[in-house]
Amino acid sequence: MATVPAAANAVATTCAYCGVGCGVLATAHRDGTVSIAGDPTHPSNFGRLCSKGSALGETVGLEDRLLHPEIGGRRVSWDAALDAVADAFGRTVAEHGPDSVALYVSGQLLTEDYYVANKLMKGFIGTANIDTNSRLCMASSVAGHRRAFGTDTVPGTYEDLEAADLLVLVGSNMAWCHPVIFQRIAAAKAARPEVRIVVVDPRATATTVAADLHLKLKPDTDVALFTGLLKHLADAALTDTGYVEAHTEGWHAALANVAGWTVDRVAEETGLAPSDVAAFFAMVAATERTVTVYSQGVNQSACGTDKVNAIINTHLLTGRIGRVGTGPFSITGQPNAMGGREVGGLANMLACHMDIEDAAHRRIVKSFWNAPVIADKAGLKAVELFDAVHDGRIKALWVMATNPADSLPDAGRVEEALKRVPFLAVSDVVAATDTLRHAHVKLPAAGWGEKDGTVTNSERRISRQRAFLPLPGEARPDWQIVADVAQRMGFGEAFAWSGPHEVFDEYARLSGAQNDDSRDFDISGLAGKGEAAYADMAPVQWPVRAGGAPATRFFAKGGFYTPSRRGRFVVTVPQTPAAKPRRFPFTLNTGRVRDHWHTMTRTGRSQRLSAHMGEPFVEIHPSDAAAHGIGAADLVAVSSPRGAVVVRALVTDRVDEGALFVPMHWTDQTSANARVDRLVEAKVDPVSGQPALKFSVARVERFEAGVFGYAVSTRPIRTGELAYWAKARVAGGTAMEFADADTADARALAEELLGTKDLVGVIDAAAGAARFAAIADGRLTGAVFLARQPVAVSRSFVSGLLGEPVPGVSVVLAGRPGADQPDPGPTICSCFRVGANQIVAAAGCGARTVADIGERLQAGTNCGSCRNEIARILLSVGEKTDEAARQLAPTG
Ligand SMILES: Nc1nc2c(c(=O)[nH]1)N[C@H]1C(S)=C(S)[C@@H](COP(=O)(O)OP(=O)(O)OC[C@H]3O[C@@H](n4cnc5c(=O)[nH]c(N)nc54)[C@H](O)[C@@H]3O)O[C@H]1N2
Ligand SMILES: Nc1nc2c(c(=O)[nH]1)N[C@H]1C(S)=C(S)[C@@H](COP(=O)(O)OP(=O)(O)OC[C@H]3O[C@@H](n4cnc5c(=O)[nH]c(N)nc54)[C@H](O)[C@@H]3O)O[C@H]1N2
Ligand code: SF4
Ligand SMILES: [Mo]
Repeated sequence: MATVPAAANAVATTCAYCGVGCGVLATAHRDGTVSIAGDPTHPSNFGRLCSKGSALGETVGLEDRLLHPEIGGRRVSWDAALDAVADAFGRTVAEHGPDSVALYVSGQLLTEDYYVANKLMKGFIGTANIDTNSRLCMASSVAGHRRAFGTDTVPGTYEDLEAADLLVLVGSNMAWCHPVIFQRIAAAKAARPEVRIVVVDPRATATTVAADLHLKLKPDTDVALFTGLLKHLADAALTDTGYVEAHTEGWHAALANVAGWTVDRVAEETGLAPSDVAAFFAMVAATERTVTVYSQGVNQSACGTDKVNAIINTHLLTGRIGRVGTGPFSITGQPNAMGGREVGGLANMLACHMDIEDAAHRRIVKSFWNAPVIADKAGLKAVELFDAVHDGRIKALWVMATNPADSLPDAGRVEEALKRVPFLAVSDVVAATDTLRHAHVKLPAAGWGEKDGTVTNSERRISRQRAFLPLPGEARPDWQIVADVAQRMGFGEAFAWSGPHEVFDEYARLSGAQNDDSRDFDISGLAGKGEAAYADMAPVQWPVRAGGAPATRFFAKGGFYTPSRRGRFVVTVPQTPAAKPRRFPFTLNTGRVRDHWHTMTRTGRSQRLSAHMGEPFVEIHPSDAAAHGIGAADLVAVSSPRGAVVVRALVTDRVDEGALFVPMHWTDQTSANARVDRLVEAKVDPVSGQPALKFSVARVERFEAGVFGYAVSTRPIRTGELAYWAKARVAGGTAMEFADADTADARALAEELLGTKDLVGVIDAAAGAARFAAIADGRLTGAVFLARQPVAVSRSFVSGLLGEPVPGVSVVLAGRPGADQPDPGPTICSCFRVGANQIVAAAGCGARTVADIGERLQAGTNCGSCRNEIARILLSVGEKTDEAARQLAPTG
């Protein structure tokens, strides 16, 4: 299904997913379906959408939604649920003080939700124990910005990414994680082929395919790389002395620190070839318009804040900041990671970029809120916060729009904490998550498409999210749930807004209170709008000072927000990552895949998105796989000192020897045992408190299974006691990969999985293989394939038959299409369902470029998210296509 042209009654809103913040036109149809198109007028995407955005319409159904409040697993009225939360919080505060309660919130809340939650905690309950999953995501960038700029400012704008002549992407798999920005860059490169892209990542990814230079450095050695770069720039006389002297401080110390960081030393430390290091340094030196973009390979590290400042130092030195096509650029993950930072959702911030440690700032906020108290010291940061839940210091916890049982490091311990806490409320949109299963009170929140408010994207652009669907069941918007609890706790007046427009207005006014450019964040120019103008508000970049002209960039002429108004160089000392213990000789890296979002509560509902990668996996180098007797598609137990997961082997030299990569998406809802954060140690960056989610120690073993299988069913598939399983949505129902120690009775197993005895099939006892199908009224309702090795059936063929009329049992049991119908292979283009084998076949018939493939197969011509994978396939099938495949043509 492709995106369709916008209908007349389309509602302009913003994508639910990443921090690119694409404008979406959503149309709800009478038959309950929703169609989605990119908003051509939205300045973040100008009509483009990626695979996830395009499939939003498939994720808004009401099946599996949490539609009613529950206490102790029983449906209750809203009154009862809100009373329960207010009582528990009120009682706990009365008995144990304000620091005994906590909120753990999320960059997936709207700004208005977030503002209300922060106000309740910091101004009324009187504790800063509110932290957010942005601690896992953006905290090092925030801390780095504050050290260098005095405040949390992203200085640039997306146009800078297009205007740059050199883009250095550090720890970012942008092709998959910020695909529309990536498309904008690809388009700029197609228009100006002299644009260069350097990717710094220990792993080869869909993004590195597009790179002119891939610096495949050893994990966590980025500080050494950028320290060497700072020295090189200074030695090459690229210091912008005018800028440095007029607008910065600390450069002598920073330059003293780089002595000795020669190309050779950098090469040794990072494991890169000296020629690559030198080439990179020379490129940066030669290119005035350089933007350094960074993401989780930088932030999620025990030295994440130093990585950020090592990068920023190079931009301050050269004065390449705040001017067109220049600057450091932290791209945000979640749709409202920025909004959350702005409202003060982090435990160490006050609202509107004010500082909790600053008495004047506290006075401004307290008096503006007319609050009885104001938190005067930083609260507990996410990892510490869950420690405090674990050891009983926190006795009442409310989790909103995040799934800490899966996404926090040492997730097993986090889950123990959730089990222990005397009171746990969870607000979510779906009925079952690994976190919700421990909630005493479940609060049904309105989801994307049902709620109204604002979000801020990576380039400081505030956009409206607008409702286009009615509130389902008894679901309510998060801001309202929090305000209702606040009212019940006796804080009535201060929480009596009639709608999100009033919350936004209050927030906008607070941002301007005693500001006069003493703080970067000011949107007081957006105050006083009234409901109608708020409803119509066009996307706008902050600051929007009252009566002032909007500024799109910061710091070209200094004007930092430190006490001296100078930007600060920070001395960053490269640390050699600690040696790995003998028992755990691998480094475990974690991250994302193209078509899934975090714990899959939403993307997992889309069969289109589930087709790209249907199983948890571990990327492992061929020589490591061989050394451990692990073959392609075998199962692998990956363990750390904290636990083990079982995932599929993806044997590839995309990772180096000694390195593993496991995605973060699979949970107990979608797999037997693949929650990778159970393996990750809760080690944090000492400055930002952000956990080092990209670097754990691990080991691997082949997971011995006596039987492997693949099942599809129109009804839910039972998993029983299977040692391994992973489920994915397919067009007609569910598909499941599984394995077990062995099975004595193949038929009994198939019957149990499908929940029916009405099966036809064949058993080859000697080969240990069996195949079964359930057919009702001539349609396939289920099938099970079993073998001693990973089963060799065409997944796309079998799942494509599910729910469809089948000509005969033999067609199903064959497990693959006849010779006249070639197997399309694993899905590459989810929009048009084009498989890898089709692309290889087209290449064999003369397709040379991504554009050729688009012409022949349509693949890559809708959202464009798969264009790099197509390029990679073309690269792998023939040298002649090499050059052509690198020409990433723009998508329209
Ligand atoms: N498809 C999809 N897109 C998403 C999301 C999603 O769940 N799915 N989530 C959104 C969110 S919240 C976020 S935060 C962003 C994250 O976006 P990204 O940060 O781009 O994604 P990740 O896969 O987490 O990690 C990026 C890369 O960091 C690399 N890396 C690991 N260690 C190091 C290191 O030491 N140095 C360097 N230089 N690199 C390293 C990894 O190999 C990986 O390729 O994506 C957003 N977009
Ligand atoms: N190992 C490892 N761990 C990681 C990462 C990594 O790279 N590696 N990345 C980290 C990062 S950057 C992030 S951002 C986190 C993300 O991790 P989480 O925030 O835990 O993941 P999500 O699946 O996005 O959880 C959001 C939850 O909110 C619900 N929800 C959606 N919309 C709403 C709403 O409007 N209201 C309410 N109340 N609920 C809603 C969803 O159903 C879902 O259960 O994971 C972190 N953990
Ligand atoms: S890039 Fe994709 S996921 Fe991110 S906002 Fe745009 S459409 Fe949504
Ligand atoms: Mo994130």
